[in-house]
Amino acid sequence: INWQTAKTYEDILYQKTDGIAKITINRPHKRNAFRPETVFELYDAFCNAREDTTIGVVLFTGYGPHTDGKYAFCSGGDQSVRGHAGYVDDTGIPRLNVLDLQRLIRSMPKVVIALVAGYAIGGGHVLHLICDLTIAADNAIFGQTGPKVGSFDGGFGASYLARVVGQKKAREIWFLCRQYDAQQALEMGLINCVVPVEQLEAEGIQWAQEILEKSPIAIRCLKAAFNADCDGQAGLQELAGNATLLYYMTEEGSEGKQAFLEKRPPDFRSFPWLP
Ligand code: 2NE
Repeated sequence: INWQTAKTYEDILYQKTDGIAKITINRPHKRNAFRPETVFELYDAFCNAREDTTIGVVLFTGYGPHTDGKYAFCSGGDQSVRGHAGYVDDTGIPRLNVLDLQRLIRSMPKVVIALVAGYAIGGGHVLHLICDLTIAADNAIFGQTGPKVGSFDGGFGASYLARVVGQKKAREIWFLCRQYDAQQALEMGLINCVVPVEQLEAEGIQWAQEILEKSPIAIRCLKAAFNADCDGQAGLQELAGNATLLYYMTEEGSEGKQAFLEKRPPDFRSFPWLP
């Protein structure tokens, strides 16, 4: 596949090809743990993919293998820069800016597919969870570590996990902090499929290409609908935003705007009150 670099960053790689963006966390020496700068860069790249009308699918992955031969999707927050109130960058300000990234991935009207090879652990596990789909390599390992390392994600990391794998399994995952292999993750519905590690990207591209053959508006409305079921008023806002988008695209919606601009009363009489 002919990946083109879309923008150069320090902690991530950002590439595009026909209809597909690929965002790769590039800190393999830390098992792709994120620091605040990593998250700012990821946020910037995901925003770019959201704004690019040629992009329908984002593949989200971690660089690997590292020089020791091990793979990681992401091992969560970089504990070496964790300060007294969050993860700290050069400004000295403590942050948990990964929560902004979670909301962006969840709400952007494009399909985000996590490609997980090796560890998806801690906040890195929540990042794959938040993606629309997860394709795992046969060497993938999943788990939360929060209660072991003095942290937890009680947002999507708990509530959405419980929606995905059920309350009992979600509590087990968080309370025991065990690691689960790809087959176990598949059996609990945490991921979509498992492939040999050398086929991971090709499988992701195949899924992306199948999605890209579909109707963009149907896909975006479905994503918003799945989110609306769990996300309260924020979910309704997303779903309703699509209704407004579609209404703007009708003659009826356009008549209201035209009438205002032409300083005349709107005439909606030709539009039916459908049953
Ligand atoms: C991921 C895991 C299980 C891998 O184990 P292994 O044995 O394959 O590798 P190793 O030797 O532990 O790690 C390799 C290098 O990466 C660093 C390590 O310190 C080590 O560095 P060196 O000793 O070679 O210099 N590294 C790995 N993960 C790191 C991390 N998260 N931060 C900083 N350095 C890291 C094993 O490495 C592991 O258990 N990692 C920690 C996982 C973890 O607890 N993550 C944080 C969870 S909390 C969180 O992410 C979070 C949240 O709970 C709520 C909101 C936001 C974030």
